[in-house]
Amino acid sequence: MKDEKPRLPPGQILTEKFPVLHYGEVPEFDSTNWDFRIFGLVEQEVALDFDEFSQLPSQRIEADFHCVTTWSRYDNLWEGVLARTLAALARPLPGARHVLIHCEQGYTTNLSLEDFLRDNVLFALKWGGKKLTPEHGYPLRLVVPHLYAWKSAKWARGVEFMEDNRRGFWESRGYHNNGDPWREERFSSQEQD
Ligand SMILES: Nc1nc2c(c(=O)[nH]1)N[C@H]1C(S)=C(S)[C@@H](COP(=O)(O)O)O[C@H]1N2
Ligand SMILES: [Mo]
Repeated sequence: MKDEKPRLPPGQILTEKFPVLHYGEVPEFDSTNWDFRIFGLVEQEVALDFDEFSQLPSQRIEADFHCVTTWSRYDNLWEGVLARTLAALARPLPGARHVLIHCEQGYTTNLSLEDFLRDNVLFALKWGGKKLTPEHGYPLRLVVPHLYAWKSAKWARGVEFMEDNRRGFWESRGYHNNGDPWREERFSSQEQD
């Protein structure tokens, strides 16, 4: 018997809209006051201003998006810089096992290094061929298609490589540390199973 993943994860409902969901206010972008930092357990810490970030090699991915509140949206075209490309700039040390994504206003989310380095994980500057809109994360957001969308952190400002798995914003407020939609890893209360 084949055990193929269905396209729509269990418990999800398809929408054609693109809902906006986040905690707090939409931050203002000021390019003179923006940097992207790669730090922690790396050989070379890196800080890029917005021009430098925008000049990194760019890739496109098409991906479905699954929010833990049960909406899913298919076929999003994202364009930006692969997480792998950023990791290669800083060269994580052998002890690095996890990352924490840092965003405006203190939002964070954690990923295993393995999840972060998947080939379709990308820091998006564009959606549907256009710059991100402010409410969808302008100027830069992470996109992690294989995990619930709270891991797709908007208004990203940096990535920290770590030895331990430090929980991010929602992961410290009742959501699952891992967040695989096909395993319905929604809540931290499920973590012992
Ligand atoms: N900085 C930040 N990023 C965030 C969030 C947030 O609260 N703050 N919410 C997450 C959640 S729960 C979801 S479902 C997606 C929604 O992305 P969208 O508003 O572009 O649809 O953003 C994620 N990224
Ligand atoms: Mo979400």
